[in-house]
Amino acid sequence: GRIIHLADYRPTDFVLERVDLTFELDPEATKVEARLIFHRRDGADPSAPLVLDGDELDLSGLLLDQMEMARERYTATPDTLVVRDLPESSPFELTITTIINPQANSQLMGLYRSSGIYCTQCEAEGFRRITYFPDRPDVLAPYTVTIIADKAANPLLLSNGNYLGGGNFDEGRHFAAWFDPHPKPSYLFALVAGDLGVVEDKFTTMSGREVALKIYVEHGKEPRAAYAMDALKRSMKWDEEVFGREYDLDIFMIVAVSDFNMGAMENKGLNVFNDKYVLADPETATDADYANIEAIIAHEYFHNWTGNRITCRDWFQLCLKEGLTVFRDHEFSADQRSRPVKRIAEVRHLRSEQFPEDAGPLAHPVRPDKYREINNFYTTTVYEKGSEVTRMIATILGRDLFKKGMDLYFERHDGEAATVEDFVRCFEAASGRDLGQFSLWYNQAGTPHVTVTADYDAAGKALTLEIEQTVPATPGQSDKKPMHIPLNLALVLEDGTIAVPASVEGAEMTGSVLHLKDARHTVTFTGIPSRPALSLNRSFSAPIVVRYDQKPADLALIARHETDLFSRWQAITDLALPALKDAARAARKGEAIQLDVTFADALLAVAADPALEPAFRAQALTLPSEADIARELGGDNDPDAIHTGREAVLTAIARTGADTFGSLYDTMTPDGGYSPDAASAGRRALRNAALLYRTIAEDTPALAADAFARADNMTDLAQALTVLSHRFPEAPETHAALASFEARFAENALVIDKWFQIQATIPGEGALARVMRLKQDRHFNENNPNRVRSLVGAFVFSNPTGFNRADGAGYRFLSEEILRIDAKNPQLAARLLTSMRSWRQLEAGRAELARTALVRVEREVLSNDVRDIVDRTLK
Ligand code: HT7
Ligand code: ZN
Repeated sequence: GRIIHLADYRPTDFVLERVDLTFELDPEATKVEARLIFHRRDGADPSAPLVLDGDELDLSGLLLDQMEMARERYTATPDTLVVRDLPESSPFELTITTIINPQANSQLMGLYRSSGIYCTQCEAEGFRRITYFPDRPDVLAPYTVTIIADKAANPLLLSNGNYLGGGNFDEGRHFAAWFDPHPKPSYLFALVAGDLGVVEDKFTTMSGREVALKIYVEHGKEPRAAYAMDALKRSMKWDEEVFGREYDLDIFMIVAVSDFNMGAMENKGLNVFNDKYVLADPETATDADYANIEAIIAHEYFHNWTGNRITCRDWFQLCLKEGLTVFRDHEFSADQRSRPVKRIAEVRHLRSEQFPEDAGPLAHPVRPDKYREINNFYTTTVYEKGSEVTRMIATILGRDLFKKGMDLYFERHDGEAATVEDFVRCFEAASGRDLGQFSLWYNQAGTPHVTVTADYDAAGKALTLEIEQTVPATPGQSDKKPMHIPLNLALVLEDGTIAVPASVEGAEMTGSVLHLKDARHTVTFTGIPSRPALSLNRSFSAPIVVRYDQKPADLALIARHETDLFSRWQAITDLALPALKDAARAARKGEAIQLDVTFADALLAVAADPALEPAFRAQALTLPSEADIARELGGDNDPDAIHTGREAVLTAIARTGADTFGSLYDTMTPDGGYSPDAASAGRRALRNAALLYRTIAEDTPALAADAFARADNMTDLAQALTVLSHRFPEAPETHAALASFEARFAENALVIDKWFQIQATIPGEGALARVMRLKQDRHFNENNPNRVRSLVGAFVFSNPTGFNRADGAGYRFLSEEILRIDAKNPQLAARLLTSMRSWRQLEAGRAELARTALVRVEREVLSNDVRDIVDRTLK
């Protein structure tokens, strides 16, 4: 695969005016006829040929203005169709016929079959697997689609836009026609056909138009789509109220399929979802599942404006739609649930997924400038860091100017394929600010480190901060310029109040946000009555690492008094981290782990504080993960020592807080039947945290076994099963619970995925054998991405001790899995391989074994997807 560069962008020579597609569906030989009307672009070379993209295609017919084309005027290969001697300026019509095999499509890109349902996935470059086409996001056209299929097997024939009509043909066949008036790029095309059940509802838009809402699921699963429908209606309302965005077709459809490479896809008017993000009821879905469904339904719906109405000029601009749409779905969830708890969850996720990406061999800018395989750039950097960059624009401009900039963006670029520069220019125009330096966030990879030292002058009542920022080198980028970092901060006085400085010198400050723009700042605050504690990066105002050596007493002060709840949680985390690191270091040296548990007081005080919402208290009780600790240790890591150390800290907290956990477990009981709302979920989270600590202190499976027996919802059931199996993998109670869970949910693959995932993440040496055994289980299916992610994915991403065995067997296992999966589904294989991105942080023995496994993949791999990841990982 060759490397594509942003700098090489050129518009097409031909403008596509209209697309008219006809599909004659057949499992193994679907006939696709594409009628495309083009004209040569003004100013384009009059002799330039038309070059269309293909992927594994076989041309079976080509007409120009309804006439057979002479063989010498075109060249067709599986991946391109070149047509020569085309009219200089007048429009012409090409009719292209291809025959494709949806049944054999195991990559799940293009048109494929999932459990008997025809469906499509065209982003990023899947449309070229359906027909020859200018398959790039800056080619926009209205589409008419006619679908012809056997009526008994496929009563449902869906595509984008509004329904035009349909009817019956002979031999039991029928057809349906759809028209999408909104010009769109090919990646937003969708077709679905088959036999599905439906849940229907309506939404009246702010201008009074009625929109039909339909969610299609397998027959019998309709009741499990109710929550998704509710989330959809709330999303539609929220986008009107907060962003002023109204829906623009007569119908909005969602189809749930069971084989899908990612979470969902925002095809115009016809979203296709991984059924994991649609189906939920209390018996089978956890609180986390409900929250994910709400967020992803919203995300895909919000794409209708940020992605579809305004799309991307090229795939380098992916963050233009993804970062912005993640920001929008984060804001939606924050408004629907608890804003601080949502923020904590976002930051935990960013730190555990994006920070390692940004610090390793796969680091890339939010807006990359080159790629070899675009599918490998649907990353947490593009999505989550991209969202943080959008959030910083909102922080810098303030709410009103941010809104003005967004309105301008919708007004200026509606119907266009835009760039990051277009987007930033709207905020510059709306605010009059220069965002030139800020734009480095799109172009410089790596997480900035901000180091702070403080000096308080009691006589002068002045606080001086020395603030230094550095941006680490990343692949292809060795020296970086200083960034514009909006650092929200508070000076917390001994009595818990926040100081209001008389003056600030050395950096611009707006409200509580300090604007760092230079490599070094000396910032002086005057009128500070006593030495304050420093609450830095409140609400996580910038995606950075802050280094400030704060006294534990000051952290405890912040944990008690900050008005920003995120910062209270951060202070608790910062109190716990030294203990976790010390414990890991001691375990590594084989020394006894000495613990000073005074840090636990702050954590337990928050956990017991009835004035705080339970979900927040549960977050305070959830210690940094083993991966978080590894990152803080910064290299030469031994996952076993980190695990042992963390266990010791958990045990110390469990013992110190025994009374607190006992009373939380008894009082955080449900007040009625199950409800998925955030407040109820928070109580369950707190009670389940107490269950974990009580079990650790008591060191018997009894309490968890009892919780398992009594659970009346999946959240409690799955947590009880997790505690049992992770803490007592060989106990009879665990075997009984695993067997009963399996028997009860044998018919529900999404619940069996939880069963796989819980077992795949049991820590320790036995994990690999367990995973290999589960691969032979009757419920496992290597062709289904959800199964693979639940078993193999959970093991390699979320079982640090099991995967990183000192003998390297985990890495060898992964290399074999990658090579086998790659032959069927390269995207899935490439994503699994990113689990190796932090291999250089391992101690030398493991690192060498990891490298050996990677070299084997590099030697034997076939796909461009995996080759791209393995080459970059080894570099
Ligand atoms: N925009 C969607 C991306 C997506 C995707 C990309 C590559 C391969 C398969 C895919 N399925 C969905 C999802 C989203 O961000 O909304
Ligand atoms: Zn998206």
